[in-house]
Amino acid sequence: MNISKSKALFAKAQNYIPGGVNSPVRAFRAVGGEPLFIKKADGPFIFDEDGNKFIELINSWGPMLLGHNNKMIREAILGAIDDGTSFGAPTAREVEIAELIVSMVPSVEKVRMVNSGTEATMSAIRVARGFTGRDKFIKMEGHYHGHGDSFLIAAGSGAMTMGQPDSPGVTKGTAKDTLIAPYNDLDAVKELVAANKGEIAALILEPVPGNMGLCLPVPGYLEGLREICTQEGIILIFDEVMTGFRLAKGGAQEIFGVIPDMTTLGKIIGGGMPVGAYGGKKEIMEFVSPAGPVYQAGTLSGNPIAMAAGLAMLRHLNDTPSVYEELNQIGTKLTEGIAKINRGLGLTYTMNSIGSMYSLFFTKDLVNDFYSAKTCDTVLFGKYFQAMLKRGVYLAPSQFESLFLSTSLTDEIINEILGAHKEAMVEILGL
Ligand code: KE4
Repeated sequence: MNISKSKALFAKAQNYIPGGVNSPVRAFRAVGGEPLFIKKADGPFIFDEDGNKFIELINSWGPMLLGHNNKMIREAILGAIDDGTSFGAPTAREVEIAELIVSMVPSVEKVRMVNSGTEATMSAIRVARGFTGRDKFIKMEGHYHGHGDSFLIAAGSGAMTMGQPDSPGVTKGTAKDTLIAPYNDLDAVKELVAANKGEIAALILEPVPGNMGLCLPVPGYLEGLREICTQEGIILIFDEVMTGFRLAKGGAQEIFGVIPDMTTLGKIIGGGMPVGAYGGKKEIMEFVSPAGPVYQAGTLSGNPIAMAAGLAMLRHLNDTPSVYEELNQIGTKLTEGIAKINRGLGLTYTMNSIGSMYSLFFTKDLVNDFYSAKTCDTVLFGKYFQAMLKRGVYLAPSQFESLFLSTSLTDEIINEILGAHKEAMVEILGL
């Protein structure tokens, strides 16, 4: 495969950008080789600068639920651009998208738009602290809530991929207020609560974590967290930046029937444009400035072009619930196809999946927390990644990321992915 233009761009990029990329996981450090520079994308395909075409299963790390370059979203953006790109003043679209989010996400009674998932989670924790007057919060090992200082302790995603779950630069003063529990372990949360009685403002988690690779909540876990938080006056925050609008209109909280006090959102909400949001119960959100004393602001929050894209996406999802049946069928076809091939090859690698999200783990252990995810053979994963890439399938360049499917995956394309998977497994395992 000719990747000369990507190689030249990567060499040049490293003169001006740390590691040559604007987000670490893109650098292919965990899978070897050099990153491909993408020129364009359409439907299920991405095309690099050298003209190589790939079926891709990252979908910009989640936003492209309807595939790339969706006509409806493109037209919404083009339709908005003639009126200007940013005003720094309230607009009608912000009211409309807020009303729509409130109608779609069960826990959200009021919502504030920001520009990324990181901003959403940082703000949500600050509001929870302001509302409760408490300083500490609980996060789960291996969960990733963006790069806000207080979250970069035992963090997943790129931090886990790069072997830096605890980042330098985060002060001891900050870290002391971040309490860590293993995911799927209610007793560990109960112990933290007992040891920090009356001091914990919030508990934040990915209800269905995608940042250790995809893991699922064990039966009763989310319900147990809800009960503990209700009893202790702890704000339960579901970080649904990945799962929001993907697993269902109302995200994981709709699927599992557990309603948090606050929810953070991102990715799909912007239809591919930079948008995040945080929302929750009225009495909590009324603490946000200028309604209340907790300050949070943003020059480009509610940007009219981003709102146009987000509105087009959310209106479509709200008006077309069949999208979720379609996504679930696509997910089932692909994951059952992979499982069948693996069985046929006598392989027992673990695969976790839900709806249009899945991860194939290069371990035979059940993967439902940080420690079990760490048993994966990441070197073998790197070989699998490269073997799939040379067969025209572009996966997330890390074992500790979920894959994201879109409605643009036809049966024919699914079969192409399955064919590449079988050949790749035979190649890397010498079968
Ligand atoms: P952003 O700041 O990247 O928009 O969102 C942060 C975030 C918050 N919460 C969850 C559950 C997330 O998954 C993310 C970001 N996800 C990663 C992929 N694991 C973004 C990709 C990247 O870091 O390049």
